[in-house]
Amino acid sequence: MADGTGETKGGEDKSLGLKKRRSFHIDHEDTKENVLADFSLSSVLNYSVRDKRIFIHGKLDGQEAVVILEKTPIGEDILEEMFRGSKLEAEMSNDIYSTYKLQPPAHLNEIKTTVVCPATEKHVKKYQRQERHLVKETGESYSSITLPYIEQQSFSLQWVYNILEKKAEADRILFEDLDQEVGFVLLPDFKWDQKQLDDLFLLALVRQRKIKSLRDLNADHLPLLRNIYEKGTEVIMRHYGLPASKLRIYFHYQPSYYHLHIHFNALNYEVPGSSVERAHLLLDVIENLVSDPQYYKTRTLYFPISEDDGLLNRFKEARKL
Ligand code: M7G
Repeated sequence: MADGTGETKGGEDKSLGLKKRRSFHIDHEDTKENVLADFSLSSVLNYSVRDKRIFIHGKLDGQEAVVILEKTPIGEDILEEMFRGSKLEAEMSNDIYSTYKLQPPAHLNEIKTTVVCPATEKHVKKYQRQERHLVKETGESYSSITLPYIEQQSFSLQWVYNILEKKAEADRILFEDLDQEVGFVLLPDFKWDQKQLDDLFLLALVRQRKIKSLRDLNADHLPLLRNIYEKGTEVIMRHYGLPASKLRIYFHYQPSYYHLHIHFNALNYEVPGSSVERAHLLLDVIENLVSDPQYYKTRTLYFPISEDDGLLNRFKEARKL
């Protein structure tokens, strides 16, 4: 489907042309308003020279806030304009080598900005650089330690319900399958600016609301998981021309948000959270449930956890660490 607006079997397909540049959605009438003008900085939570990203804690309108600033990749499509339209200041020259400061036009020099406001203490901890530990969680310690903890302490899922109910990000939905059992919504993760495929990052949110994570999955969920794999990969192929063989499709365990969701990344993109201690490939999960319907109920799972995460203390108190 060239324009991607037609129906696919069992679901509605909504195109988001990759070339269409979209600004970060905010609920303000004037999207040009600088909501960060009065941001007051409390501390830098994390900082990466390699990723050109900084995580900041501060106050916005008297409320706790986390702001993430990130320099975005330079896409091939802007090179011509960048070379023609920039100011160039020479820094040094030596033999065949020279360096410059290039000042591109403002619209080619955007910084991806994510704002969480009001941010909870848990958000601040999530983005703070911390030592981590690997936790060993048996099926039994999931029921006695992890489950009671996540039932009390999890992040709100309001943003997920807003997407499922089309109260937010409706215009960003790429595909949806409305079936209550096997249905899901596929849309860009808010980490992806959609300007280039190299860092493609989509998110599939299941329609069912009672599946918290991988741990809740059993063989009854196989039709749901297969549906997400089949339709998700088909839609990505159609929209972006990326075959399933170029995708990393996986769950996080533990996730940050306890509503079942699946990450779709470009395989070449080495994204934080895709390493062996946290990522579980969707295809492996399907295979595991085929060989043992109760695999994720009984199996010991390992996951990384930050030093001051309350869940780590629960494992320590139970002498499981
Ligand atoms: P996770 O595995 O629960 O946690 O994934 P992580 O953030 O530790 O990876 C949740 C995913 O949802 C992450 O990739 C987030 O970037 C993404 N995400 C979180 N929020 C609050 C939003 C949102 O409001 N919109 C969209 N589109 N993605 C979000």
